[in-house]
Amino acid sequence: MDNLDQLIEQAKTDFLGCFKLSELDHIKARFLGKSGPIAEAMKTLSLLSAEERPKKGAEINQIKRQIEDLLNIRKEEIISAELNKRLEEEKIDITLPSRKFEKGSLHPVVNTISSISKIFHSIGFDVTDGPEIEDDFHNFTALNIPESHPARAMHDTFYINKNYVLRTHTSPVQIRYMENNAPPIQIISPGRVYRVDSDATHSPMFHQVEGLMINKDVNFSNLKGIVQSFLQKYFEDEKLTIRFRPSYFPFTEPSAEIDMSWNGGWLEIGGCGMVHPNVLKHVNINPEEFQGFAFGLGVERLTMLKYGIDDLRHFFNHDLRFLEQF
Ligand code: 2NM
Repeated sequence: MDNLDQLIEQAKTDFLGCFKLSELDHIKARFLGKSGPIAEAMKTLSLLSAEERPKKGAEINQIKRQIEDLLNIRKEEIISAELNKRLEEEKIDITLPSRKFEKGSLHPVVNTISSISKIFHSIGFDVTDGPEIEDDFHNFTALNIPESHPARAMHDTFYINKNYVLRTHTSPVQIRYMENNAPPIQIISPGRVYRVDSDATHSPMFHQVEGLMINKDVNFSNLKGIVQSFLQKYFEDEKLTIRFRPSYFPFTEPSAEIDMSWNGGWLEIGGCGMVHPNVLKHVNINPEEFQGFAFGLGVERLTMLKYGIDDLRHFFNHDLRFLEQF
């Protein structure tokens, strides 16, 4: 019995010296396992007399339970010590400053398109868009561009296949709009356009905004007034004037280049004209009843002039030092 009392002391010491659950299992086996001292003591019961046996058996069981209790207490202590250690190690200080991150911003071309749209919206124009892959009819035929026109050549237009192209202007958006809406029509269509052209002043993808107004009695002076007042608002310059120079487009007649006053001189900023009767016929609008004007402006050009950007290629280099300025 003395031996068994010592056993409890020994178990206490061993348990307290253990700091890992996995080790605790080994120590447990040493005391309570099949060939441990408790099991051995149980085996000796059969040598005792019938009177002594129950008493001795009860004692052994009591000691066994005490060891089990000690074991369970230690187990809880180790579990909670391990948890505290983990909590301490994985603690996050949420008051620390965060890592620096880059903030995105809108591309200057996107900003220009939205300010153009705002101005035209304020004078009664809707903003429309359409597909960037166009069929031959909407990109060329409906716009009165003949089979033989140079714009149709492979070296000017990106062909998807025989019948589909990357649109070379946003006019097809307006063709589609006229197909689906009766006059009066007042729309602008900003968006990407594509041409086989790439150097310091030309990008194979650039942005245009085209305007269209169709009604009874629409004339050339309406066109001039609308374009001039748009440019005055866009450049925030009430004294800005424009002039028209005779020109040629297949889809307008008469046609003109648009120049605007700039630093004491004139600067070409776009093209325009009265929509050709053939174009109106293609979209089932009676040219005897309705007339319209149309114009086209380059978005990158408008952006460069407004912000003093000297090279078109800045727009497409994705250099954050440039883009962050807008
Ligand atoms: C320009 C110049 C002149 C134009 C024509 C049309 C349409 F679809 F109504 F016929 N939209 N835009 C046009 C006319 C575009 O860009 C330099």
